[in-house]
Amino acid sequence: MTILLYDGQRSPNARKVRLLAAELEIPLERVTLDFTKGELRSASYLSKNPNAKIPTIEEDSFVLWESAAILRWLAAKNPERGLVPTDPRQLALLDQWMFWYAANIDPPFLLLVFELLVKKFLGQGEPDASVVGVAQRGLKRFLPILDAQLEGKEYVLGKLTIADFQMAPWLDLAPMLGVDLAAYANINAWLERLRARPYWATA
Ligand SMILES: N[C@@H](CCC(=O)N[C@@H](CS)C(=O)NCC(=O)O)C(=O)O
Repeated sequence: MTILLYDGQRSPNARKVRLLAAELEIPLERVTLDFTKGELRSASYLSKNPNAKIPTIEEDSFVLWESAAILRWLAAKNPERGLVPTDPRQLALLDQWMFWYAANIDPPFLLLVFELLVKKFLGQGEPDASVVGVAQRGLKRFLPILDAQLEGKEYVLGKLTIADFQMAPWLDLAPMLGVDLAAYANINAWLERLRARPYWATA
């Protein structure tokens, strides 16, 4: 069955899905939408994802949005790869880290993208320094926690899981958004490990 990914060329949230699909060798048919042309707000796309956001997955008549849920669903297609733990405690820890990330790391990055890139692109004025400050402070509070978690580990939970695919794409973009990762040696080493995967640069 063909899996469609409603995608955006520069979207880190969509990239989470592309990277995991590449890791699992699951083919995706990409439908690239351009937000600057209002394509996320077309009636046909809103009927699939009422949030007017990407990514969204469609397989046959099954439609799924929210990148973390999509990662779970893709991983469930190849359970033998073990990217979602089966041990209840390990699974609970995976959930802990994925909820933590979705609550604390994605939101400040999304604020930075809007203020520093999207506004300029849409001619909506200068970045609001107070919003940029809130986002930077949020990341300064929470990134040390991820850095400490990665101490002595290859991946967020020790072995590779979907949490790595959820977290890495935004952190890969951090320097472009004025977020300095220099203080986070473990995050940098983990990103380098992921970047060495053969599909990382192209997915
Ligand atoms: N929580 C959602 C966030 C999705 C999201 O914000 N996607 C961005 C692209 S990276 C988007 O579609 N933004 C368009 C908008 O907010 O209007 C997820 O993880 O899938």
